[in-house]
Amino acid sequence: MNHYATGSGCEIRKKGCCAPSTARSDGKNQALGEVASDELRTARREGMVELEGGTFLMGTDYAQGFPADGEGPVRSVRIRPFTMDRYPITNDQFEDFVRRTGYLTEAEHFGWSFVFYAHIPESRRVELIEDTVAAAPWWCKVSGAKWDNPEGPGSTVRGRGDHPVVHVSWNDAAVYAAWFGLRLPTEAEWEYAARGGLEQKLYPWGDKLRPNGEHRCNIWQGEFPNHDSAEDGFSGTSPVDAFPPNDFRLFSMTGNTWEWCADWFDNAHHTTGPRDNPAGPAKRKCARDQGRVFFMP
Ligand SMILES: [Ca+2]
Repeated sequence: MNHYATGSGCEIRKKGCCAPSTARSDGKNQALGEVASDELRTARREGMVELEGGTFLMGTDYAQGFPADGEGPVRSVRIRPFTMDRYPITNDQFEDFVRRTGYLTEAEHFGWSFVFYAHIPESRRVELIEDTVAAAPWWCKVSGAKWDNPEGPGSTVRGRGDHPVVHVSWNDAAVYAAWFGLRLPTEAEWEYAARGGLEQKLYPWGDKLRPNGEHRCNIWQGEFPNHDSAEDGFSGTSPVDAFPPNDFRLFSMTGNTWEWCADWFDNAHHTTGPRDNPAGPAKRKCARDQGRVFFMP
């Protein structure tokens, strides 16, 4: 899951304590009513990376980009200073949050989530797969799939404490952030951070996917979606620090998992919207999905 941010748009909610604050007896998925203690919030911010912001070129006109995602045109965008997590949120961190708050994720509330086909043991596919996404049949509906049972019932995150937590919805991510007095980064902040100070490079380290033949991120190799040869060392998620950081000292800014950012999704808003610390459209046009969660390469 996500890197989180704090800065000029940071919402600090009322002071609270770190005792479990929500019994969830009503079964509803609601924001936690309290925030972490000052001590926890201070500790949580240690190690976050201060970014000075400035003007950068956002988006791409790369011929192999996805026009339907509104990645272009390239535009000059100004970002105010902000602070960002050095790593995506890990299973260990999320477990600690759940232990302190009793929070139930939306996957737990609804009782299911999507699991990548190749990550479901072959011997259990008939039992576990209830449905698939028509246009992307490698995403399988599995009852009981959730952050600590990421491949469904019987799976665990044991041994994956330093991997990014998955099966976390936008609402879950926003609640987690607010509890620590943080917020999700905007898409513009995210992209500024991911680029690590480089201008219009394809990757956070340059234009070559594997400089000097070295893997720099955890992605899919092999025949998608049937066989992941894991040439980068990992099938599924990897530890958040498995590969070197970018020049802003931020880890796992590409590959590994999709992550959430704050904006409503709109593939055209940026063509007419503000260029000074843009925060996306004010209203929902379609899904709030920037496509940055659930995915495990
Ligand atoms: Ca991989």
